[in-house]
Amino acid sequence: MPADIWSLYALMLKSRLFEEAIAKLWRDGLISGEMHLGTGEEAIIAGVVARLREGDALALDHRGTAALLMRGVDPILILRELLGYPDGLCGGRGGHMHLFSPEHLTVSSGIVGAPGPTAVGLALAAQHLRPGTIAVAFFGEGAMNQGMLLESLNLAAVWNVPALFVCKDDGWAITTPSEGVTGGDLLARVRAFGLPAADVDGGDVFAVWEAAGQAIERVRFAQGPAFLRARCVHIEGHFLGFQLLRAVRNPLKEMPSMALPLMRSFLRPEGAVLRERLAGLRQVLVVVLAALRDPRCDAAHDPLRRVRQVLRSDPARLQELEDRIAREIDDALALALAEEPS
Ligand SMILES: Cc1ncc(C[n+]2csc(CCOP(=O)(O)OP(=O)(O)O)c2C)c(N)n1
Repeated sequence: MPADIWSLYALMLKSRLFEEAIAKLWRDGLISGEMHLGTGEEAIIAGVVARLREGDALALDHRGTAALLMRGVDPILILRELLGYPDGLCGGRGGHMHLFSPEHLTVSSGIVGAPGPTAVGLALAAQHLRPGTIAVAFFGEGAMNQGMLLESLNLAAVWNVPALFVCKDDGWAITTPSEGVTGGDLLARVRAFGLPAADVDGGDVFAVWEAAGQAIERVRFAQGPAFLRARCVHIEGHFLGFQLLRAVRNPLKEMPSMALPLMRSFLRPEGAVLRERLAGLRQVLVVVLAALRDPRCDAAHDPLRRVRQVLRSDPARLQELEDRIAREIDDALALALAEEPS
């Protein structure tokens, strides 16, 4: 079966516009707390979710909104949950990191690594209660250093449960480059547990769709686990408001408020000697210059842009699709905001 690029793009675009709406609510102060979005990983989620069937289960991480939406959870319920309303998906108590939809067999957790054991539990249930169905775990490469995730890879292999582990590798765990805290090669690590493991370009939805198809075929029909590592770039950084990205994208607006306190402390009469101050300033400049070259600031890494380039061959259809999805999200947002909770 060839990939249906229009439906894959529709899934990705819906998720992107939905998360942009969430970002606006967050910036307007209507959603409290940190906000981790999945912008930049849509190709991974869409490529895998498009391969799922009814009865398959999902265990998600702190960036779970896109997968919930693509799996068919009502956007209004998600929005009202994030707004903290009692009629939200989880009574307004879960927030964006702890979402649960029993009808969609989909659950998320902000505990890094938790999708591993959750997916093994869901896959064990699938093996016993719903033969032919599978469970998928989505998590970052930072989670690959969590004990519970390694234990779940082991159990999945020992029990031979139908679980697909999908590692969305953006190379960062908050502000820690993952290569500096990760021993050896991740795929070799997974293979040592006895799981087949493959690498895929997570910015290329067709490649993910292809790789996910092969992995899921094995998981579903051989009823055994598999692992996929998909590299991606999180366009918003770790969470919304990531300072360096803000500064690089909008230097005239952001730099003064960031640079003034720094300059003020640099010019204070008391404190460190000039040589140490200059060394500190140099370090800051190195970080800012590195941010200018950061792939998160380079639109070429946007997975939506890559599919759109292909779909431009039919501009009328593309426009119609984009208008329709934009309307869908606008309507969902208006409805979610229409009624204050009682
Ligand atoms: C057990 C646990 N430790 C630490 C944290 C704090 N924390 C939240 S997200 C995150 C980084 C996770 O990195 P990764 O798994 O690569 O996912 P990414 O955020 O890059 O998508 C950390 C350390 C947490 N939520 N749970």
